[in-house]
Amino acid sequence: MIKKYLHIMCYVTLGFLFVTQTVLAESQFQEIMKKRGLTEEDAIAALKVYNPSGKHDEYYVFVGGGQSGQVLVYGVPSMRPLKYIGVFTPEPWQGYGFDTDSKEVLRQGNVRGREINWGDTHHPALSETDGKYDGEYLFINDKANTRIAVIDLKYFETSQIVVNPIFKSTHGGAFVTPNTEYVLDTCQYAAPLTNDYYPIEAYQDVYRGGVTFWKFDRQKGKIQQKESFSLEFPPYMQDLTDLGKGVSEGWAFTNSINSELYTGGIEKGLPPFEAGCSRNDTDFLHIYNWKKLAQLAKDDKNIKIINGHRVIPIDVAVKNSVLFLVPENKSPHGVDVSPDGRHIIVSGKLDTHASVYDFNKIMKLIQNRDFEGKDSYGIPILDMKKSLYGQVEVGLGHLHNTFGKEDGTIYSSMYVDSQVVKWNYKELKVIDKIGIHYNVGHLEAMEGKSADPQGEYLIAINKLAIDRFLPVGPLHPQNNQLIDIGGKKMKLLLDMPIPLGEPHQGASIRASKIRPEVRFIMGTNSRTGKPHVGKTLAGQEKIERKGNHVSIYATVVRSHINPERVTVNKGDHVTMYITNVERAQDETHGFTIDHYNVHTSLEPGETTQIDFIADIEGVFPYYCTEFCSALHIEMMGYLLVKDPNKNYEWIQKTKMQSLSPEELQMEYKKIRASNKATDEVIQSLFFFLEEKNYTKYTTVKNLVDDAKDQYAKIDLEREKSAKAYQKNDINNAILFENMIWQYMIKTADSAIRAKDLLINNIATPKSESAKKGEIAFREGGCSGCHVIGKISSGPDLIGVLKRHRNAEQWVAEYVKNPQSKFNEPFMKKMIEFFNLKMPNQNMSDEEIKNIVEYFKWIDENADLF
Ligand code: RUQ
Ligand code: CUA
Repeated sequence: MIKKYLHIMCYVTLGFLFVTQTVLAESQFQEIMKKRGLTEEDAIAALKVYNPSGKHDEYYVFVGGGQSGQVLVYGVPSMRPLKYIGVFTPEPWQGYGFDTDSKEVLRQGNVRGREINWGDTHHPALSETDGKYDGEYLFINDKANTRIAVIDLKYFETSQIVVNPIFKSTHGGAFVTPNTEYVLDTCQYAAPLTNDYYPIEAYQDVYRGGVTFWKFDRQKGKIQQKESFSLEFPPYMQDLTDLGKGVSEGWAFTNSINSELYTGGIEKGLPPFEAGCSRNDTDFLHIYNWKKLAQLAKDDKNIKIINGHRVIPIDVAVKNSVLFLVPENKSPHGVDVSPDGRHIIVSGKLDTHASVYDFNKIMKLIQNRDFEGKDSYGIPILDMKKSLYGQVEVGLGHLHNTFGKEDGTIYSSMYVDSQVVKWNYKELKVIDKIGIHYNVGHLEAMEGKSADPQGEYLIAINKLAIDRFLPVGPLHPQNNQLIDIGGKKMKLLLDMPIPLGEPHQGASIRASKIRPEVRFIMGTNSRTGKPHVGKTLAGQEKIERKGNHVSIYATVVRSHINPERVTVNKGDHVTMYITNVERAQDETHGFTIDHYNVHTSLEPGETTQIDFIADIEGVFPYYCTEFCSALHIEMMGYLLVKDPNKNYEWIQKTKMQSLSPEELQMEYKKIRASNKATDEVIQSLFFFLEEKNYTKYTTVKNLVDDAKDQYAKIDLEREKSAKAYQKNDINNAILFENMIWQYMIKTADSAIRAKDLLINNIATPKSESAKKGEIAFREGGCSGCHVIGKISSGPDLIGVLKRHRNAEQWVAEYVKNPQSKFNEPFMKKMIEFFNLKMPNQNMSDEEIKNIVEYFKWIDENADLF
């Protein structure tokens, strides 16, 4: 009976607790929503995008950095920025363009011998296998200077830039073939393919467009320029492109905007380009077979060489039946091939209709040689109606498309209507519309341009932000908006200001598909992936002079640069090779020399090179530019540049104070004792780690490896200390002992992190309540005096729940009101021993309850502390 009664009581209390908790949370929600002026819908949106500290996003998004010439990487759904990748523009943090190795990459982008230090990045493309994203490489184009760059996603670094040899403007790139055999880039503003001058009157005869097929060697991770080729197009001003996949694999589709062949002339009183280019009712979609073109390009008789580059002329392509045109509604923009490859969707900026072409119909027309006629360049034109699957009225200013997960779903951007429209290209009907802010350009549903779209989220990459953010002057940030497309109706979730340029297109990929490295193999030149000629290991540091060329082989490690003094003659060419000999994750060092415009980022294991002429005389500190340890500020040295023909004299005036031999001995003993004590702590850490088989946990093992790496450096310092001591050079003996202490601290730092991580791995999992209790313990002030597993300013709390009768209640009462227990005999002794009374931290009952749960967890895992 009593038992049953207790049972019921338990249910009642539990139920009560639960109810009070939800009520509490609810009222808190209400309060916050009221205070911040949020609606319920806002609160739901916030929950959908919020990542608590440490939680990772589900997708990576790479967007073009527009005029910044970079690529921006951020996470979805949180929209938190992760990295800028320097591509066509110097990027100081990564040392890109400020060290010799990265300059070599940046300078691959010189155009006709000219240094170009900016780019207009538009369309990133991820490498594909069978039309699906494989997470290995990213390609991005520069519209302004006709370049394509390769970014290695192991390192998120630009590894190559190629310059288009024949076009003077490109826009339709980067697009890859379904297995990344080629990266395509199409010409935009037509011009002579040679570098010669021709008057604008020669437009129809000499100016040309085209598409370049950059051959990509996946093994080498590089575009092979010699194996690349182009196909010549009429000067129709090609725009965007997409590649066939599935049934249409082998084919490619490119829009154009100037079937009128208009050449402008506003300054002569002629109508401007915008009027002349939109006169005809239709423009031309170019349809071509890249697989057959690649075969043709191998044979010299099919090509002409322009600027050293293989180009297939229009007539050769026509003769071989690999190039066709089909009319499309005027001023089209995006062209997108459906995931299965059967449908080709073309957007029309000036037409409210989206056109869906049917690949099967197109193929039938081509097979039957059923053409409507030929254009002035002899290219067969297919009949538009006979090629179309259908058209749908989607809205005004249709620019781009991306595909959803469900069969037939497509999302389109309406620039003029400021809407994203969801429709079905198979059933040819509109499903849903959502307003965005403002004037959307590209849009990207997750993996929405691959053969395997994931749905879930969509990014609207908007052209205007107007009033969305705090004003920062007339130049507004760009706005990327996150839209939830997981449900029936699209829902706007979040705005993200982009402060570096107009992004154009984004490419997204499931986070699990990207496998970045955390360190380089020791001595790697990250830009080539090969061992660096200047690779230097600890102990191999040296300064070499050959004539007036000084080479410095340096290492960096927490927290010193070796060497620390370099003296050169004014006018010397200085080459500095620097190796970061760290292995630890995220232990990057930066390096700069004041006044010399050099900077490099040294990630663990990396070697980089900087070069400069020491043409200014004087004293120039160099230092590490990443806050890498507590002694980061001390991580410095001096470059001294002297004129060999000058005499430098000064009068020694300062009388330095010095320590007496007794004082020196005392200091020496003190540091030795402290090193001994620290070493004992380290040994106990290592013992703990060994005993708990740390090698089973990779991340723990990495940390322990790093700790041992640091510890191993101590022997050499010990020797140096002993030698100095023997020579009675106590001063330096003390300094070497200090260095030992530094290495010990670094060892302990990693070893403690390893221990914490190991505990996390092997301890029993904490209950929700214990987790909250730990936070309350840390943030509520308890940890100021109590260290678990140790007596510090307050007693060790392991076993605290066994020390008192009715202990849980006792502890709760004590935390709530410490004063109430000060007179208990045991407490009197404690107060006397620690010479401290525990202050009242004003914890709530809820917090106290959680802390008790945390103590229980500690007791369960007592052997781990
Ligand atoms: S374009 S906003 Cu350069 Cu991709 Cu259409
Ligand atoms: Cu290395 Cu700061």
